Amino acid sequence: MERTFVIIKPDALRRKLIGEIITRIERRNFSIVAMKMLTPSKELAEQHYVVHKGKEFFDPLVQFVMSGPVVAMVVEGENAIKLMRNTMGATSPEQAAPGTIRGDLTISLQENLIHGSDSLDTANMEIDLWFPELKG
Ligand code: IDP
Ligand code: MG
Repeated sequence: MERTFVIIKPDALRRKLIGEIITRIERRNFSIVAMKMLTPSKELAEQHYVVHKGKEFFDPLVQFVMSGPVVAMVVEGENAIKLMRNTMGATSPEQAAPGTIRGDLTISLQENLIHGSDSLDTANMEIDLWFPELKG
């Protein structure tokens, strides 16, 4: 079993798509093993996206992700990191395939509803960052 870290971003809450997104995750038979709603602090948002620091979209991205409540989750399943990424769809709206969360529900490069870890290392880092209470 593998664990990945998922954020349902503030645009999803504004658009009332939490249920739709969680349903899609559950329908693929992933298990949600931890979940909480919070409005991220600037520190948390910057740390989460530190890999993008210095890019032109970094500041707007941090502002966006701290612009309202998000739902943070630990999602578990076989090959969960890779498979969750393919359930999410590509970052670019031009490449996000129909049938994926992004491909079906978004047209924006920034406001794209969902984050999912892209590797085992980032999954572990992100879970520790967002769910320090699970460390042990
Ligand atoms: P990912 O979320 O598919 O892993 P990343 O390249 O890691 O995509 O980018 C993180 C987030 O930053 C994206 O989900 C999106 O919200 C935003 N983003 C990425 N590239 C751009 C851009 O060129 N312009 C504006 N926002 C971007
Ligand atoms: Mg990424």
